[in-house]
Amino acid sequence: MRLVQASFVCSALLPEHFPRDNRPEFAFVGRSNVGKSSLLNTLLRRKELARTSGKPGKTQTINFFDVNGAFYFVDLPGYGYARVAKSVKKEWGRRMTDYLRSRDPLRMVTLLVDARHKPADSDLQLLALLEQSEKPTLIVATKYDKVKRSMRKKHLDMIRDGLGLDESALIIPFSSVTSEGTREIWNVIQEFK
Ligand SMILES: Nc1nc2c(ncn2[C@@H]2O[C@H](COP(=O)(O)OP(=O)(O)OP(=O)(O)O)[C@@H](O)[C@H]2O)c(=O)[nH]1
Ligand SMILES: [Mg+2]
Repeated sequence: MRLVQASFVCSALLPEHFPRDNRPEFAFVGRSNVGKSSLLNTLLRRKELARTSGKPGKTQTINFFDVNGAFYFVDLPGYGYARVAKSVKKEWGRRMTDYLRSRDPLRMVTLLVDARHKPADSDLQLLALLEQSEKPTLIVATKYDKVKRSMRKKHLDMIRDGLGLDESALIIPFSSVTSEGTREIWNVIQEFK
């Protein structure tokens, strides 16, 4: 795909504040700090279009980014260990779940897991929710630059097993530092546009 332009559109938690033009949406989900906003920036070749931080809990609302006037990228708050109050986490969790379950224009969800670690229970819960709602899901193993070359296959197997996926399931290794995996992710997005 030739990327022409990308821009921030709006930030919301309530469905009544989401875009209304019914363009396809592609959402990025995963634990806090896994690298969702960074991945979105890498795909769009824009440095800090989506704000990132070393501190978990940076993205606090559902953020919509226009891509080529054709569809939206949707950056969601992370789950897991964000450094925010329990009540806030609960609220994000509820809004995110509602969005993933019932948002009509949502075409595909990219679930990010950290290539270094075994998936967490929260990742499994999210994957179950996506399966239940029959949303096409792409798994991305991110921060791949942090995994030693000799350990890479082992880590991808660990993620596959941890998520309960079979041999044939697609897991795309990705790094926002080296940009590897970018083309592969775009190819999948293209299929669902
Ligand atoms: N080495 C490396 N660091 C990364 C990569 N992706 C993200 N990071 C770093 O991880 C931290 C978190 O990145 P974010 O993109 O803000 O993560 P997020 O998932 O959006 O986090 P929340 O909004 O808090 O849920 C930042 O310090 C990034 O620079 C990657 O592929 N490799
Ligand atoms: Mg973020």
